[in-house]
Amino acid sequence: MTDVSELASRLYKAAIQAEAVPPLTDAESLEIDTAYDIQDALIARHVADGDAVIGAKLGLTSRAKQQAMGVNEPLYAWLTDAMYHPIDAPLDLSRFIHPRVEPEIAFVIGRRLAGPRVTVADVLAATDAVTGALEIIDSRYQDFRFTLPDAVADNASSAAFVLGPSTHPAAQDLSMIGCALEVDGAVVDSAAGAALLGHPAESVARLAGHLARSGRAIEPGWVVLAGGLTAPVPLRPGMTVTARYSTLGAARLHCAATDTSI
Ligand code: OOG
Ligand code: MG
Repeated sequence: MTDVSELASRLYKAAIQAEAVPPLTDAESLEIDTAYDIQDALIARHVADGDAVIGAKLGLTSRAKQQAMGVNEPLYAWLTDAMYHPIDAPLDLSRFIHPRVEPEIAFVIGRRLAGPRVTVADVLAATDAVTGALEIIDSRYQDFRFTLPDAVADNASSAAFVLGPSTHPAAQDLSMIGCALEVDGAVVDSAAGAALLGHPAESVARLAGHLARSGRAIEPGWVVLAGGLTAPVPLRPGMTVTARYSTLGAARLHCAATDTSI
């Protein structure tokens, strides 16, 4: 029998101590449903520490991300208030293991989205605003190596996220939004909204379907990150990363100059 709480503890400690552990599936097989139980137990540990769940995210919704990670199915995970990083504050990388950043589209949800048959139109109608975002992922597994159940158990590598400074109406063609990813002023990658399952709101619709399986729903006020648009970029001290969007403004992340972990 898989010891859900022991495996959740292992991943909790890896995150708190910023020390990578081997993928769980190196030692045992893991069903996807059990992996989601571990994810819930892991988040319960953080909530017991005082963190609050403020939304959810999808991962591996673009081909670029699936190819980068060698896993070809989307997954779902939780966002907490402790992960929110204000756009103007330098990010101290010493609290992470091997952080990477990826451009995302964030939905701010206005109305509850429940049930197994939520559509793109339902998502757009229930969305208060959308904005450009950057997500910092930091797999708790050595070498960022994992299978789908490993990544699910590890809350999909979630570590931090930055939201762009402006909000924008969801009533626009989100599939045609352009995104240019810049590192220290040079464009390193680009993508369109359609990279996310054909339409970013399709990601959110799938999240509603996933939550419905356990009697849960997307709640008003939640932030939902629809998934990385491009392959992730490793973060280094002093780096500035900007995701510029055609109609969603720009999200920016500046990493503190010295990595105090070295
Ligand atoms: C898993 C998390 C995926 C995304 O946007 O694809 C994710 C990982 O790549 O480590 O956040
Ligand atoms: Mg992501």
